[in-house]
Amino acid sequence: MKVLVLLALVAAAAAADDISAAQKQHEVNYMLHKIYGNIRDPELKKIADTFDPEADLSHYSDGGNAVHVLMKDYKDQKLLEQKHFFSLFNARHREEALMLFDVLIHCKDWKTFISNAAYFRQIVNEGEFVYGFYVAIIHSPLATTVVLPPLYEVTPHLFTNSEVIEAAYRAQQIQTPGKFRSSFTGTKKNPEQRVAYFGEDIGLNTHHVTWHMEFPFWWEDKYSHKLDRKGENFFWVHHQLTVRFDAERLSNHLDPVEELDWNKPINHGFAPHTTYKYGGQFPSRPDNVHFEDVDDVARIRDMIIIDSRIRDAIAHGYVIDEEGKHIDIQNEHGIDILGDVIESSMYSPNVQYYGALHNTAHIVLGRQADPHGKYDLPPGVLEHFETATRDPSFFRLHKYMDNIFKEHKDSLPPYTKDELEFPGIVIDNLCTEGELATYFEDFEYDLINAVDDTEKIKDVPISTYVPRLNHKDFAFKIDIENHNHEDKMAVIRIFAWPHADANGIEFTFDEGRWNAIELDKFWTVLKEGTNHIVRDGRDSAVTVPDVPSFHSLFQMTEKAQNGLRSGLEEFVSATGLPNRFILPKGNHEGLRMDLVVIVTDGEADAAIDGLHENNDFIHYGIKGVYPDKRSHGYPLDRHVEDERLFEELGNFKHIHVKIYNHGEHIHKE
Ligand SMILES: [Cu+2]
Repeated sequence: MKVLVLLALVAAAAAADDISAAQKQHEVNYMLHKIYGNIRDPELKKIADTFDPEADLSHYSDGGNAVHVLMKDYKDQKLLEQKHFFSLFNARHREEALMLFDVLIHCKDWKTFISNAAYFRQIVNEGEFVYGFYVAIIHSPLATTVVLPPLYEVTPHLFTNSEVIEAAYRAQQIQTPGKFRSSFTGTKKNPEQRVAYFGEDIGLNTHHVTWHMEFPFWWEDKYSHKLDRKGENFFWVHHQLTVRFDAERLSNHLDPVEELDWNKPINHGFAPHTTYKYGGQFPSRPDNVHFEDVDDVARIRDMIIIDSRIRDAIAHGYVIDEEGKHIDIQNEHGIDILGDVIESSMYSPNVQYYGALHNTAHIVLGRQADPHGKYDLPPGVLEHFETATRDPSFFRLHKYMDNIFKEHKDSLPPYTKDELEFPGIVIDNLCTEGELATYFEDFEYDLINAVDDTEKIKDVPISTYVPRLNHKDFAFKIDIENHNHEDKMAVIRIFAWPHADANGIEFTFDEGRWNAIELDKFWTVLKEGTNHIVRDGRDSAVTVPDVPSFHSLFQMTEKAQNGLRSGLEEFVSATGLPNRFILPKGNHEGLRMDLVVIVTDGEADAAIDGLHENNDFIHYGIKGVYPDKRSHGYPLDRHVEDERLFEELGNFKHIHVKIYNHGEHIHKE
């Protein structure tokens, strides 16, 4: 969405709104910096103290409706206090955050937008503010150029271990700079610890929370536009997390994750070692807990009923909407409807009947430590998108939902040779340049926003460093022959899946393709004759670069304010997997993977023009449209009855590769 407006309206916006991108960036930085304290920018502070949101309603596209609603609850003292935890899955918390979002999304100009933000930053709960503000910046056409700071530096408590946060407080108290090592939760006695680097990676956490901000379950089109293929995107992004997690497990000699079952105990407990800024410790869950009904949320029996209604819809090939009409899902759009139903989002055609399997399951699972509210514990890690993937049961839950999606996908007819072919196009050769290898490196980030302070106390540098996965440089080399007597627009789709399970038993093609990790997808022009394509792993269109730190954001903004090239435009969207995370870890012996490339008709598959010139937004879409007309995961999303169909295609190539990890760790100190 952001790039859309960026490309199309940049000139018009510049004329209508003469506040420069650099100034906007400066203001956003200061809105989020020291979120638990006063606004540090004197201009913004003045606005916050003097602005009257209801003074001139001509600045709002809804005539000021949203601002009246929020102001009324404020004057009636109904708003959640500050210095209290916020949870998106708490209906009232969410309602308040959305009231703020509603105000911001209806501002007609930036001045009104930022003035409201400054004013309400001093009033609404900090967690609600951060959420409402982030989602508004992501979706508002006024903020297309704005780069949001990394959430792990804005609200570090949700990303960092309690032990490190405590150390940060001590450093602040004694005014001594500190740099603290973060380690992953648990010990080697817990086999799940071997893959903690995945679920606890702050980049993965950021990816997950950002995706849910780009495609919120509560989104309604009245806010501004329709979110294209939202339900299908929900399926795909979580499917990718699921298959990635299994590849990490295999790298570490663990079996693929088991699906969650409402009738069976949750084998693995979890101790999050994470503390709310306000509200105490995140609750822990011991091993082998049997599911219990959660007071005021759901009974396990109801979850099972919803589950069977959804499976019924898949078996019938249609869902029933609120009026009792049948909506056909036996086609390529079925997955989109099913995604809306399972999440569920406001797009679900019948929440009354199909419930909200995913959202309710997150709460039910998150509350198993205190299902009846006896101990007054705050929400669990599964009740925040920032923290959810830390708990291995997140992946069990998503494997369970992924298998429901698979039931549907497997009910569709397999692709035919006719559909898959690209006449005249032959892949002659496929190989990788450079060893596919991963390593760990220490990554440092700022904790200055974790501690309380005032303007009177000088900041001392406080940071933490944490090991994270990265990969060595590599490239895919693809030689393609175009036998047509003209240039052809093509899409190159690259996937890889683990070759065998933890016992060495090889996966069939049909098992493997469902576990395929999407590595890249890009449009290119194939000229007549021979084409040598070298695609750098760092350029993958399904990944994003690291979000710049607060510190570099401040520096880049200053550059931009001085009219210098800042490089900010590279980071306008953080929706996507961090590029350094594109390969699963692998191991000493080399994790055996099947690598496949398929070249399909770029003209026929493109939903918008010019994709061969710019593919940077494939992970979230552009102009409110997902750029690829094909289903997510095409052509591996459908059941494959006979793999020879693929192997005989000229436009398909299948090789075996290994991903290594030689135990290298680049230390900070
Ligand atoms: Cu999610």
